[in-house]
Amino acid sequence: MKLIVAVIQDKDSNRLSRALVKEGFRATKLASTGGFLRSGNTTFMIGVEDEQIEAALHVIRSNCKVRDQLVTPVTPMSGTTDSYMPMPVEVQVGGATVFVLPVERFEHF
Ligand code: 2BA
Repeated sequence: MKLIVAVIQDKDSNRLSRALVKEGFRATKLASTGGFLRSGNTTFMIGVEDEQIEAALHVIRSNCKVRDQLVTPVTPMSGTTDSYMPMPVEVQVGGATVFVLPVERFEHF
C-alpha cells in the first residue's frame, strides 16, 4: 500500500474530490499553505493499493491545471535594499506536487 500526498491549487480541489470519489478512491483533504507564495493550497492524502497508483495519478493529472501566478517578492533577490523596488514576477504553479510514500501498516477500525 502507498500514501499519495498531493499538493494542488484550491481552484482544482472540488473537481479533484469529485473525480476521486467517482473513480472509487478514498481521500482526505487538508487546508495547507505554500511556503513560497504563502497563500492557500490544498493537500490530498490518498491511500491506495500499489496497483492503483497509476490510476490515481491519472485522476490527479487530469483534474489539476498549471497556472501562472504573479507574485511580488517581499525582499530583493540580490543586492542591497537601498534602491529596492518590488517588481511582480510570474511563477508557474501546479498542476500538482505529488509524493508517493510507502505505508508500513494500515488499520481501519
Ligand atoms: P508554494 O511554495 O507557494 O510555491 C508556489 C510556486 O512558486 C511553485 O509552484 C513554484 O513555481 C514557485 N516556487 C516555489 N519555491 C520557489 C523558489 N524558492 N524560487 C522560485 N520559485 C519558487 P509548484 O512547484 O507547482 O508548487 C506548488 C506548491 O506545492 C508549493 O507552493 C508548495 O506548497 C508545494 N510544494 C512544491 N514543492 C514542494 C516540496 N518539495 N516539498 C513540499 N511541498 C512542495
